[in-house]
Amino acid sequence: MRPIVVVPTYNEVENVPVLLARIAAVAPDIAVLIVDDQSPDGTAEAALSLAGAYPLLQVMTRTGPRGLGLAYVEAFQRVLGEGYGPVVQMDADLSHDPVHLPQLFAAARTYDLVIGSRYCRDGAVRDWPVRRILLSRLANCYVRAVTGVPTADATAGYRCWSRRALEAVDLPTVQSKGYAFQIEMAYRAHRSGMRITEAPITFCDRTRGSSKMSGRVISEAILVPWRLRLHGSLHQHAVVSTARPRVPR
Ligand SMILES: Nc1nc2c(ncn2[C@@H]2O[C@H](COP(=O)(O)OP(=O)(O)OP(=O)(O)O)[C@@H](O)[C@H]2O)c(=O)[nH]1
Ligand SMILES: [Mg+2]
Repeated sequence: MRPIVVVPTYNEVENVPVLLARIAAVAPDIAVLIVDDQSPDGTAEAALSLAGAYPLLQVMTRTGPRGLGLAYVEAFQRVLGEGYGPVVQMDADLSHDPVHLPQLFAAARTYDLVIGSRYCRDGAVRDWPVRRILLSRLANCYVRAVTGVPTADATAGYRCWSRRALEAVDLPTVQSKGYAFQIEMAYRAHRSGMRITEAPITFCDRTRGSSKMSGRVISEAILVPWRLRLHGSLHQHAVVSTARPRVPR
């Protein structure tokens, strides 16, 4: 077992030092990979300057188009290649409390994917306005209805993946570039028969920095469940039919 925590960042210079200190307080022996998309505020440089204090810290600076999904796909491929696993994904904005890490890693001994869930029994959301909670709840109902993924919190960004599950989802073919990445990954894990569970977390609203949610990111998240429903099954069909080549008559 070589556990690692992967954290995508874009303009999180105020949050990264706090997050690293909180992770180290809970899990001092766990590696951390910061995946930054050339944040103009110098997040990557700030993280690199802390490498002396955290010997297990790695910082990866991406080039090319930016996006949460793009960053995760590249980072997950890298950590798989380096032999890490299980792999936790979490936001840098302190919405995901590292205090839950031990429980996520513990559940990952039995399950292929553990979702740090706001909406399962004992899960909670702190400091969000009612409007935001309703929107998030509605989004989850929508995703469940359209895709059939049976989890209460399929849009959650705090998760623990086994190597087996990250290998099963076929990372190079993941298409979602932004926030919809969470939905597509949950769908792929579910469709490939991975054992999925939800572990309760308390989600806190960000207090520093700003959200990267944009109109484009939201419209992708609205369309992706339909793409998965329609094209997801076509893809599976294509895989089945190419697996059995026709015998020429
Ligand atoms: N590498 C990378 N990280 C990103 C990108 N967009 C967002 N992130 C990071 O992904 C995490 C989640 O982004 P947020 O903006 O907090 O999105 P959110 O949590 O869905 O929205 P809020 O509730 O408004 O905070 C944070 O750690 C961001 O810094 C991106 O394009 N590239
Ligand atoms: Mg956030």
